Amino acid sequence: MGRTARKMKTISLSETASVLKDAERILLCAHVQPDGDAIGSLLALGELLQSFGKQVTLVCHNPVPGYLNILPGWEQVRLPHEVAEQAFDLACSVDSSDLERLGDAGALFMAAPRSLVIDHHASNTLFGQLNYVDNKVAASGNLIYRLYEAFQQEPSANAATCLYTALSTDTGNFSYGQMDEEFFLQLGGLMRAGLDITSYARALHLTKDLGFIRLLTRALNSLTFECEGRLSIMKLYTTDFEQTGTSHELTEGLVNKALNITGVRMCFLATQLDQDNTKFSLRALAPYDVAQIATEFGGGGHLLAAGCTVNLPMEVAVSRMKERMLQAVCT
Ligand SMILES: [Mn+2]
Repeated sequence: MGRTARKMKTISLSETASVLKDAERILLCAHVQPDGDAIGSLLALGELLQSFGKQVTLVCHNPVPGYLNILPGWEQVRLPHEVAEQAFDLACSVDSSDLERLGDAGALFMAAPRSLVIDHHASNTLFGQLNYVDNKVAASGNLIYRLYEAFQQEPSANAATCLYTALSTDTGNFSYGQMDEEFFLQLGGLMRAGLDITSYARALHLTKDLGFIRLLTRALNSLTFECEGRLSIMKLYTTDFEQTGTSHELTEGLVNKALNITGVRMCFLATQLDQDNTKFSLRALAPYDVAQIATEFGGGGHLLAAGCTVNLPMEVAVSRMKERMLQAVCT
C-alpha cells in the first residue's frame, strides 16, 4: 500500500486536537473484531467532533458485537462498503496497532489525504501520517478523555458511558492494566458527567450471554496444565461453536478464566478457525510478556494480553505455541 512512501510523525495531544479541529469531514476507524475500548472510544470521539459541527463517519470492518449494543449511538458505526464512496479530509484510526488491524476499513483510511492514529498499544507501527500514541495509558479511551480536556469540553452522559466502557473493558473491570491517578481522575470526571456505573458494570461485566457460559463450559473441560501448573491451555474447536450454536465474538474475555487459577503465570486459548487456521489469545502475569510471543507468531498486543492467528492446523499450532510459552515461563 505504499506505506513506506508516507511520512510518519509522532504528535502531541495539543497537535492532535488541532488536526481534528482543522478537519471538516472526518472518518473514524475502529479495528477488526472491535472491543469495548475500540467502539467506546470511537463513539466518544465521534460525539466530541459532532458537537463542533464536524461531519463524522464511523466505520469498522465488523459489525458492533451484540454485547456493545447497549452503548448510546452504536448504530452509527458503518461497515466499510457502506462508506466507500464518501470523501474525507481526515481519517483517524482509534485503538488499532497497525493498518492490517483495520481490515477493509484500511483502504478508506489510506485513501484520505490526511491520516491520524490515536492508540495505546506498545506494538503500534505508527501507520498514520500523524500519530498520537501513548502506551502508558490503559485504554485508548483515556486518550479520548484527554482530547475532551484539551478542547475544554465535559463529556455528555452518553459519551461518559462510552468512555467508561473503554476504560473498564480494557482493564477487566479495573483489575489490570496501566491504571494510575490520571485514570481514576478521568473516571471521576465520567461520574460527574452522569455515568450510571452500576447499570453498565452489570451489563458489561457481570451478565453473561448463555452462549458464553456454554462455550466457557467447553473451554474449561479442555483445560490442561504444563510446567507444574505455571502454563494453562484451553482449546475450542469449530465443533464447539457449532454444537453450542455460538459465534466467535462470544470468546471475548474467556481466556482470562485460564489465567485466574492459582499458580498459573501464563495461559492461552487456542480457537480453531478452520482446518488450516488457528487463533490464539495469550495472557500473562507480570513480569512475563506475551506481546513479544504474539509478535513472533505474526500478531501483537499488550505485554500481558496479546493475540495472533497462525496459518496452521490446530494441533500443530498448539504444540508450537506451547513450546514457545514454556520457553518463557518454565525456565
Ligand atoms: Mn484498547
